[in-house]
Amino acid sequence: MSEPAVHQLFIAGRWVDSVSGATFESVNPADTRDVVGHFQAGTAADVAMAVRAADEASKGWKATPAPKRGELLYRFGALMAEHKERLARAMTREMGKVLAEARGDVQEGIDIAFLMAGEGRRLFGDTVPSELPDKWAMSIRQPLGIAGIVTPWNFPMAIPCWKMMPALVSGNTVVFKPSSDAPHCATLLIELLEQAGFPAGVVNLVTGAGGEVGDAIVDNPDVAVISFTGSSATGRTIAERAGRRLKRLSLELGGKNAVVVLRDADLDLAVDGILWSAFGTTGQRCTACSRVIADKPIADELVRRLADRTSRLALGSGLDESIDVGPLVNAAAVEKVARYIEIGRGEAELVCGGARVTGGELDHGHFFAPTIFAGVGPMARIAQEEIFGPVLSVIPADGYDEAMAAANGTHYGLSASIFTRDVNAAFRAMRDFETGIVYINAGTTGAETHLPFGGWKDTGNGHREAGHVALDTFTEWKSVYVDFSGRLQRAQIDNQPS
Ligand code: UN1
Repeated sequence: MSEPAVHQLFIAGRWVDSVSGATFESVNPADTRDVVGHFQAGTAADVAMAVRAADEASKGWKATPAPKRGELLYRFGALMAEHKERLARAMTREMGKVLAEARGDVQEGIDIAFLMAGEGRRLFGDTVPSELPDKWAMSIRQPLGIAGIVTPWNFPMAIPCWKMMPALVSGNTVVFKPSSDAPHCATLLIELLEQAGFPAGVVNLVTGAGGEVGDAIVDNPDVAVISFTGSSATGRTIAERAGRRLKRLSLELGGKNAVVVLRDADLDLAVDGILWSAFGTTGQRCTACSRVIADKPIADELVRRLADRTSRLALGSGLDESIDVGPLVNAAAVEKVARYIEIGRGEAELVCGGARVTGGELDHGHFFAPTIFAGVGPMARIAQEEIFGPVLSVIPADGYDEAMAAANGTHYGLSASIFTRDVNAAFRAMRDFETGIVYINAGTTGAETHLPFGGWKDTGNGHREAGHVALDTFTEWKSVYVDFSGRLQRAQIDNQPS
């Protein structure tokens, strides 16, 4: 095997070493003997240089007509499409999700690139009548300046694209810090952005630790907006730091997403939807289903069918197309899941899974058996806390009202779904779920890039990614009044009876 490459930071259009002179490794979670590459351990000084580069590029980028900016996004999306298979394989190798899902992750990046490329010719504001004669009123969007983009490893291409594409098309420059569990994916994206022809300094990459690089980005007074996806704990810390500076901040945090299965549901369909959203990406999606609220008359049968199908899922390296479930991302994730299994054993009935899986090639990876607990109380810790692994809690409930109360009885509010054939129950659920995303007769994952993505309650701070509303994070509104009457006209006064 050839020596793994040493990758660099990307600052002001050049690939450079960190001033730290230190690097860290990224390894394949399915086989930790396989080192993906060495990456720069960036520092606050590197961030300062990246911010300076982004600042210097800002004037020219803002002045570039938005449709021209959009053309570069389009070129980037086309390059991603051309390199889709290579990107997907690199992703599976670095963070473990199975190839079919890695291809989906790349595709989600392509989709948002094309969607936002089109925004270059829209970036709509309002043009509305003025309350006064011979006066024009309109609103326009303008870029904030420099966007700090801090992203997780679980969607290592889609999420950076969700953030960078709207930031860039609306005229911001970017300083990007990816998760230290997926720096190679980030590097590959930056190489394609460079190839697409973004001017030097418009996009800058600084790899390294969250406590060093992430904090330096959040604290830098010249970074106008932070977009972060990750844990609620880190989100709170960032919110405090950003709040002190009154900095714009978009947070996309945890979830404890529920699937409600009513007694009239198509159970086969429900089982398909639950398995896909609970154990896809090894349960490591913010949108993953971690709770099933089962209507009592069908609860036992549902658990039986789920357990049967779950125990037949194939575990292994996601590069093997016959595999259903890949590894967890790292050793800390395995420990966390194992801790929750212990907690769950004291709270509910373990139906299947519940342990690390080893033996043969699996000895070298972070494999954990897809796990189901039944008879879980809605307030049990495994039903309340985000585990971020392949652990599903089945909570029995009696009828719609009890099921909906259980579904909403959490601090999180990202995604929810209901399986039912009753159209009235479906419409009630669309109204009643306290989540940013709702599915009817489908699992809790699979959001599309042209609709808003984000959650209620502790899942975020009210912002949304994706869709045209993503532009709200990265732009300031400016309301413009043009008076062509040639005289002083006083709003709220001259048009009222005296
Ligand atoms: C995430 O887990 O942070 O809806 C993103 C989905 C994907 C995106 C998930 N399209 O599951």
